[in-house]
Amino acid sequence: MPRGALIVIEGLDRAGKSTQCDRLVTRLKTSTPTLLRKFPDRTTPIGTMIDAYLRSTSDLDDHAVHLLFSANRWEASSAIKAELEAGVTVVVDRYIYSGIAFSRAKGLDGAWCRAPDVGLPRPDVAIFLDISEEAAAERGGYGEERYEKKEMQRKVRQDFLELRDDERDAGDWAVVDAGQSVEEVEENIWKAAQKGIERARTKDLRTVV
Ligand code: ADP
Ligand code: 2DT
Ligand code: MG
Repeated sequence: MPRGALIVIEGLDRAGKSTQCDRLVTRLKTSTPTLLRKFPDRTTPIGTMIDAYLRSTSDLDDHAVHLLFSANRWEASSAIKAELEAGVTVVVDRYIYSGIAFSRAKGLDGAWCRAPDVGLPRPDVAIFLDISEEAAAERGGYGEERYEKKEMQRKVRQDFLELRDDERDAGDWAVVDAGQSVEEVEENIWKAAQKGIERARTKDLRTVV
């Protein structure tokens, strides 16, 4: 039995990640067992701390919350590995790239930000839904959460685009123009996802380096 593929969807707020994760999962499910996961997973004790921080009902040092976001991935990592080994394809709404991009945008060092994620399951493909802050803003007002501000989103987008060129992740990224219609974006994500599915069919799962 082939292992499942680890497919990561990344992008700015309102890029269409949740919309497209649902569509991708529905489509994949017609031919292969598929699960959706989302980070941060706010349902765990660590996730509860992250949720309070994002809603500004608690305050945390930038480094401390960065480590919580990473720990929130580590606490799911054994389950993700087991799912992949059991032949289940796992679609993930935000992963290590959000972790690095958001903390770097706050001024933390890039190498320091990546270190705690080293060793996690590495995506077979990371699909970045690219949209300008302006186009994202047209999709509705900003919410109340900590990072939902235009200047922060602008910096995060820049950081995402720099991360795409990191040679440690060479070959992992696919960039999709998220400014198109929902159907067009879905089609382009589907094509990008095939790359990850093919990789999972023929190659072992790797870890983040
Ligand atoms: P994210 O999870 O990245 O924050 P969502 O999927 O929640 O984004 O989408 C944010 C908003 O934009 C929602 O109101 C959604 O209906 C809308 N939306 C999603 N994709 C598109 C698209 N391609 N074109 C226009 N509006 C979109
Ligand atoms: P949602 O709105 O998608 O729930 O994201 N974030 C996310 C980080 O700062 N570090 C991380 O490792 C992850 C996964 C992005 C909540 C916010 O949390 C940010 C937006
Ligand atoms: Mg979402």
